[in-house]
Amino acid sequence: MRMSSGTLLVSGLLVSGLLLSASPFAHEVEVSNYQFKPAELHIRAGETVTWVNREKRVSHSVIFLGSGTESERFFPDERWSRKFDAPGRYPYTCGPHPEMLGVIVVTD
Ligand SMILES: [Cu+2]
Repeated sequence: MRMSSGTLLVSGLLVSGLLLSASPFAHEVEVSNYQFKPAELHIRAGETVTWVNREKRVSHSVIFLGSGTESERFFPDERWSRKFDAPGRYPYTCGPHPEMLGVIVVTD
């Protein structure tokens, strides 16, 4: 009995994980060749953006220009996510490479 409810819980988690990764609410920005792709991304309030480092050996970060909030450095094949609750424009750059520019546009 305990075993089957545990199995149910695990399969439930797996199913919600699959739904989450396939959902349109999960947005990805690829970071490669010292560029954010796409450089401008439009999402809805409450959605999450994940930056994925696709470089061979360069690490990057994400700094939001208004607030100065900076992510940790993320290395090749690492990722970093942020959820956006409030509508607005969120321009950002990269700590080590200030020439890299991107913007997340959040609408209601
Ligand atoms: Cu960078």
